[in-house]
Amino acid sequence: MPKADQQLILVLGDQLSLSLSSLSHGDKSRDVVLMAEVLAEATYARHHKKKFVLVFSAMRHFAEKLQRQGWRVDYVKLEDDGNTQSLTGEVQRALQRHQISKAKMTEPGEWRLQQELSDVEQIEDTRFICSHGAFRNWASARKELRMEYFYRDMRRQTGLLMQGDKPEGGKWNFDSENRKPAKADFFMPEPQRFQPDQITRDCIDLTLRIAPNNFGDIEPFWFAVKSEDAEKALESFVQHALPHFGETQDAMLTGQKFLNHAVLSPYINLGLLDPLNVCRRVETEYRKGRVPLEAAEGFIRQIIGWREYIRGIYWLKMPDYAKSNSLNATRPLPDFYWTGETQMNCMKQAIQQTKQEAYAHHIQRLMVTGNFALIAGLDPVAVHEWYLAVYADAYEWVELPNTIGMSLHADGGLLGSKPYASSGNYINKMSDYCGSCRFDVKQRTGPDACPFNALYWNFIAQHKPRFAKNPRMANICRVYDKFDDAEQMRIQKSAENFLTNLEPMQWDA
Ligand code: FAD
Ligand code: DLZ
Ligand code: SF4
Repeated sequence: MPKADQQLILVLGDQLSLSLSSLSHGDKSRDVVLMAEVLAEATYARHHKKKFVLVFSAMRHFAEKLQRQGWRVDYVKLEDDGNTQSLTGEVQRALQRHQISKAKMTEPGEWRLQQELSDVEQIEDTRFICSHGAFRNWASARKELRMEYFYRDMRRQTGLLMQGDKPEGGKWNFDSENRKPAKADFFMPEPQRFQPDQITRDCIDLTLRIAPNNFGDIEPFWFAVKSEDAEKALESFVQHALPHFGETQDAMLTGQKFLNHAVLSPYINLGLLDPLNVCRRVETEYRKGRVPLEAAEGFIRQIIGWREYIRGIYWLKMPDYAKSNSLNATRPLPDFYWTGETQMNCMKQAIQQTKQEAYAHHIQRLMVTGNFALIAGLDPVAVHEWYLAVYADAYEWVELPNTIGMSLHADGGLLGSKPYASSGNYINKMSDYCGSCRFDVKQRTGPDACPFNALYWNFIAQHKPRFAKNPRMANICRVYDKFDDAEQMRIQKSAENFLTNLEPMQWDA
C-alpha cells in the first residue's frame, strides 16, 4: 500500500552527496530513492572509459551507503531486464512499481536533463554557493560579467579568507606571487591512488562490455569512488601539494601529469566532496600557518570563483550558448586529438596523458589543446564534444563555458575579455616540452617552425578587424601590422600548409 505523501526521489549520477537537497527534503521512513544506470546518459557523450567506471562505481557505492543509512533504494543496473535506458523511462517505471504518484529531485546540472525531466519536481541544488537566481541578479546589474568581481562577492558571502569586510592580507588576488615557469628538478607529489574493489571491478567489466571502443585506458583505475576515500585524497592534497599550489599552477613538465594540482574535480563534480568544505579545509591550513596565503587564496578562487562563475554563465546563457561561434570556426577536429599521435610534443604530452588518466591540468587544457583549437579555427561543437568526452570531471555545465567561452572565445568575449591565444613562446616559457620537440619554437615560418607560431599570427591576421578594437589585443595587432608584406605572406602560407594537412578521423564506435 502506498503511504500518504510518499515520493520517489530521483538521484542522478553526479548527485552523490548525503547533504543533497532532495534527500534533506525527503523522509527515509516513507520515500523511495531511485538511482538508474541508463544508456542515454552513458552515450550522450563518448565518455572516457575511466569516467564511465568512476560514475557507475561511485553510484553503486552511494546506493549502498544510502541503504546503510536506512533509505529504501531502488537501484536499476544498466543490464537489468526491462531497463528503458532513459531516466524519464525509469522514473515512469519506478512510479508504477511502487504505486507512487509524485517524483522529485535536486535540479540536474545540465540544461538537457532539466528539460527532459521537467515532469519531476526540481528543487535547488544547495551544494553550490550561488543559486541560479542570485547569479542572474548579479549579472543583471552589470555591463561586463568579470569573474574577479563575482569572486569578491563569493568571498564576502562565505567569509572565506576575510578579516571583517576586508580580504585577508589586504588584497583579493595574489596571483602576482603565483604562476612560476616549470623547473625540471621539482619533487612533485602524486594524487592518492585507490585499489579497485569488487564493485569497481564489476564496473570495469561492464564498461569493457558496453563501451569497448570508447577513448582512453581503463587500467590502471585508481580514482576514489566513495566519499571516505575522496576525503583521503583531499587530505593528501592539502598536506603534500597545496603549499606549492600557486607556484606551479601554470607550469607544465614532461612526465609530471599532476604537478601541485588537486585532482579533486572528479570528486567535487560527482558530489563525493563538498566544495565549500574543501575550501574551509584549505583555509584552516592557512590559518594554522601551514600554507602561504597565495596558495590558499589561489586555490579557493578556483572553486568559489571560477567554478561558481562558470556554472552561473552556463545557466544564464543556455541553450543558445552551446551554439556560439563568434569567430566562425569550422575546421573539423584532427584525428590526433583522439590518438595523441602528432609531432607537436606539447599536444602529444597533453593528449597522451588525457588518454591514460582522463585528466590534464588547466593549463594543458587551456593553453595547449584549447589554444591549438582556437588558433587552428576548429569547430567549437567538435571541440566541446571532445572535452566533454575525455575528462573524468566533464559535465556540460562546467565543460561548455570553459571550452566555448574561456578557451575558444566563441561567445564573443562574454566570459573572457581577450582570447587565450598564444604562440609557442608561452608554451616554451611555462614548460620543458619544446626542448624535445621536432619543431623549432624560435622559428615563425617554414617546415621546421613551431606550428603554434604561424597559426597564432595567422589567427591575429584573420580576426584583426575584431581584435583591433579590443584594448587588450590592439597592441598585438599593431605588432602584426609591422611585419613586412613578405613576412605576412610567409605566415599565411605556413599556416595554410599546416592546416591543409590536418586530417579528421572518422571515429568507429
Ligand atoms: P586544480 O587546478 O587543483 O583546481 C582546484 C579546483 O578548482 C578544481 O578541482 C575545480 O573544482 C576548480 N576549478 C579550477 N578551475 C576551474 C574552472 N576553470 N572551471 C571550473 N572549476 C575550476 N573543469 C571541470 O571540472 N570539468 C570540466 O569538464 C572542465 N573542462 C574544461 C575544459 C577546458 C577547455 C578548460 C580550459 C578547463 C576546463 N575545466 C573543467 C577547468 C579546469 O581545467 C579543471 O577544473 C581542473 O583542471 C581540474 O583539475 P584539478 O582538480 O587538479 O584542479
Ligand atoms: C555521466 C553519467 C553517466 C555516464 N551515466 C549516468 C547514469 O547512468 N545515470 C545517471 O543518473 N547519471 C549518469 N551520469 C551523470 C549524468 O549524466 C549527470 O547527472 C548529468 O550530466 C547532469 O550533470
Ligand atoms: Fe609545442 Fe611548438 Fe614547443 Fe613543439 S615547439 S612543444 S609544437 S610549442
